[in-house]
Amino acid sequence: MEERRQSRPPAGSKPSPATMASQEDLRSRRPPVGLVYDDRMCRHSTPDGELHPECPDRIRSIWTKLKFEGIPQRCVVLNGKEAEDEHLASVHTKRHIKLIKGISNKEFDSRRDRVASKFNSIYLNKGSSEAAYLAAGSVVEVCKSVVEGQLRSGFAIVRPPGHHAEANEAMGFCLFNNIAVAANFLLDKHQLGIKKILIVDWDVHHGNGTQKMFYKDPRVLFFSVHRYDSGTFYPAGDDGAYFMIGEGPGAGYNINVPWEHGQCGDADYNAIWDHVLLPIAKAYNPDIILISAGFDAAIGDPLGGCCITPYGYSLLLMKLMDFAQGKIVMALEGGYNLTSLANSVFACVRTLLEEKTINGSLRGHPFKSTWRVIQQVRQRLKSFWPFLAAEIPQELLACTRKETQTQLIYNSTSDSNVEKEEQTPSQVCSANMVEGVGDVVQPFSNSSVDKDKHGEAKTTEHKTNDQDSFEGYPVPEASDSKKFSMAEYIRSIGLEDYFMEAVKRHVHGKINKKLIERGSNPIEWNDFLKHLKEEKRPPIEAISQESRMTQIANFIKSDKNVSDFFFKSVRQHVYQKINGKRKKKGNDPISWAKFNEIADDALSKNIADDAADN
Ligand code: X5A
Ligand code: ZN
Repeated sequence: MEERRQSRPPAGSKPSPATMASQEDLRSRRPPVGLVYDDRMCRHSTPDGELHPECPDRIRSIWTKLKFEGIPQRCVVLNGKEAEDEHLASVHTKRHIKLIKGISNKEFDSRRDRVASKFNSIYLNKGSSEAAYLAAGSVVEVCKSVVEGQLRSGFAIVRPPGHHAEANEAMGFCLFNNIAVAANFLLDKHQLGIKKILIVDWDVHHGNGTQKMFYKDPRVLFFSVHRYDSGTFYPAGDDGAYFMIGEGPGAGYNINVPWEHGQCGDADYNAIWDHVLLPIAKAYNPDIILISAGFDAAIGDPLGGCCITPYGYSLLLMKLMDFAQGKIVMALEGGYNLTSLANSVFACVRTLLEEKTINGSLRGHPFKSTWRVIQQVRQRLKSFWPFLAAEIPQELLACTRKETQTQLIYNSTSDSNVEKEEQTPSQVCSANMVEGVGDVVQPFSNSSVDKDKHGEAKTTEHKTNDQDSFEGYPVPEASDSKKFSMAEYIRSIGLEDYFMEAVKRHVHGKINKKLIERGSNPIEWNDFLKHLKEEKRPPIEAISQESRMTQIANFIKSDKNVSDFFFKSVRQHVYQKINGKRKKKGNDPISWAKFNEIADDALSKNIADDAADN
């Protein structure tokens, strides 16, 4: 037995996937983790090169990050594969397939823009057909390899995304519904033995296309958690409501968790997992899990306004790996902050690899509205899943964090809500200051994604003009009213730990810089953490919350690169937001210069107001 397993492949045969996998997999004889990446999917882009959030750099920045971290060597990397029309036809109409197939043809040159404009949030160019075919086909390919046992799990880094695409409709940046095509493929190939599929859609938008596809089908349990904002968040309407539970034999097999507002983060998603998704997944006992893995609920995403950290994603994923013998296929959907996106995908792939755990912890509590949504969903589904009828203990429900003032402002500026009142620039500014924080947090957490088309997301870590010694955390500076809103925000979203980690890394970097200057060896991160614990003065965790927050805020200001980055990203974010609103109202965009004038004005007024308050 042992001998046969160790025997080499016959000479001249193609290297088996296992020859590229990690040493650990070889030792444990587990199938490796698979990745698909293919540059050809970058050829789908806006026809005249206009900026668009769903841009080719999304998958490039993911791939750059994974390569930088040495991930591809520890996985099996597959090239993209174009979908078969027959497989597409299990989801889409003949007409839709024909349209997407033909869109690259020369004779479409003059019609392409007109066709695109018939759809909601769609652009097309001559690279679109091939990319759409590759995205769908690649997800199918990874699914097939996982089910056949060549891979234990996989991540398809694909674009265009898929979950909004319906039978006869491209929408929301999606051309074919990649995940639905793959699910149907698995179910239709009976010899694969797949009878039940759980689709988890954690993209910040509702997966309307996937829901429609399997609404009456109990073989697919579709679960989507998304911003709903009373039916105003994209794709808007009732489809994503909690009461959309499936129909006929599919009743009870469609589960929507609709957020009431943005800013949901690790604690909120984790609560949904613990109190809705995981018990149902256990009872359903799927043969495989497919994840519609959008990362637009990630901290710093410009469209989502939520704040899942890479640690949060790894936790959500880890909890799913207990089902279906770990057979999980992740397919990229949204995710529009290149840095957040790359860091989140990296955390997920590392989690699939099970080599190292991702640092972080769940300190914050869910929103009150999160508990409300949980109870609503459980109530509605309890006749199908009887264990959901149990009451959640009061002690748990009492664990909440507050929706803050800034939160309320945030709601009225969400892009789904443009009709409403004109806000003063200073209101808009402070609301978006809050969203902007994410752009700042990300770069500290890990090493950089070195390429960012927009240039804002470069990391600035460890570049200090420091004279402060290595014995402390960043030294507080003269007080500045802005730090309070920052601190309040960080607390409100339960991200203290995340920031604390950033502070520690910052200090670690400084120490090592000093050590290297002195000709000594740098300290390993883990040894550094041990040192911190053993220190005589109060460890970071023991410091009162208030001073922790102040430290964090001071950390952001302790380094000019860091604070410049912070304020620049906030500015750019607000700028885009305002022009987005103006465009929807039919107004011309304001210029960057004009905007800065207004913003400077608003800021000085804000500071004056704050000073008056104190
Ligand atoms: C896949 C995805 C978002 C579409 C938003 C349109 N689509 N405003 O995230
Ligand atoms: Zn999305």
